[in-house]
Amino acid sequence: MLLNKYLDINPEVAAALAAGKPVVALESTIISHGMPYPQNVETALNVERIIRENGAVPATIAIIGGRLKAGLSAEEIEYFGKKGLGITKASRRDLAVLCARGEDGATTVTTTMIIAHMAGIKIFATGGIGGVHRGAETTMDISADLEELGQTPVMVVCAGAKSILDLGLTLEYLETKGVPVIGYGTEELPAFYTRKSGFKVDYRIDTPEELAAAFVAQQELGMKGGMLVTNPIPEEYAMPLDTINAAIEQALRECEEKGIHGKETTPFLLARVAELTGGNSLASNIRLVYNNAALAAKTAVACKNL
Ligand code: PSU
Ligand code: MN
Repeated sequence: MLLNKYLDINPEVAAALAAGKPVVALESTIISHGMPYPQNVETALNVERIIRENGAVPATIAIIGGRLKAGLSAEEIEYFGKKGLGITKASRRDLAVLCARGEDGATTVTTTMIIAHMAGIKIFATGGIGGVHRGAETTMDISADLEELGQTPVMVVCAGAKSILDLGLTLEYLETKGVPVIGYGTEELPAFYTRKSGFKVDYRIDTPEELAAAFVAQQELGMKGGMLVTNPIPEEYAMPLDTINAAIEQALRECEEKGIHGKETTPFLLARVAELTGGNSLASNIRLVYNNAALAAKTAVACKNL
């Protein structure tokens, strides 16, 4: 297989891919920008363990010293977690310069999809994706994650999107890009901390086997884009709607008052919502990531058994 000259696949991941074993990709922005230290490192390591327990090999993805890494060591995960916001958040537009300069980058959903695809990994688990921001009709702030889902053939398993975003416009954008939005065991788009959003997904699918069948059909059809699986947070960890909505409204107001924009918007909103809701939202966030990791691993296994 001809691999990219900037790509390093760690030995365990490379062996699994060569043997046709299931592999699940994980992003690193969730570690550096999505959660505080040390819970971020603890969560990232637990996620890897959960993927193994469910029969797949984890490949946490990041950029280290200008190298695109598929599979990190525990020490590298610790480094990303500790350095946190000091690591460059790397989206598609950042890859070339970071590689040329030999710098580090935390991969978002977008760049994790790009690197997973380069490495031959088809399934990726995360917490939430970026989307169309509220007010995008004037700011034009639309996450590159949606464009990537429209062009890179990787399945992304998430817990929906937070209502810091305009969920209705996010679904419209995904429809335009031809991305199937699947609800796992639900007809309603989950909104990360809550199981419901008031918006419908395109299809409800109830088993990893059926997810695998849909994804394999998409590949066999030669469709270029990805597939978005939205997996609701387990009932017992869901947040009360009023608490979360009040925090989101306040965070959005502060974001506007402070004039925060561009790539800082999402990390600011995530951190502010987490602060305003205290430890509860962090606990929910961690649990939904575990839930997505397990589903992604089961689906990766099911893809191999088809
Ligand atoms: N949403 C979350 N948690 C996250 C992110 C988004 O609930 O950690 C991160 C992901 O890495 C996602 C990125 O790909 O933020 C999107 O950033 P932006 O909106 O700047 O495209
Ligand atoms: Mn943006």
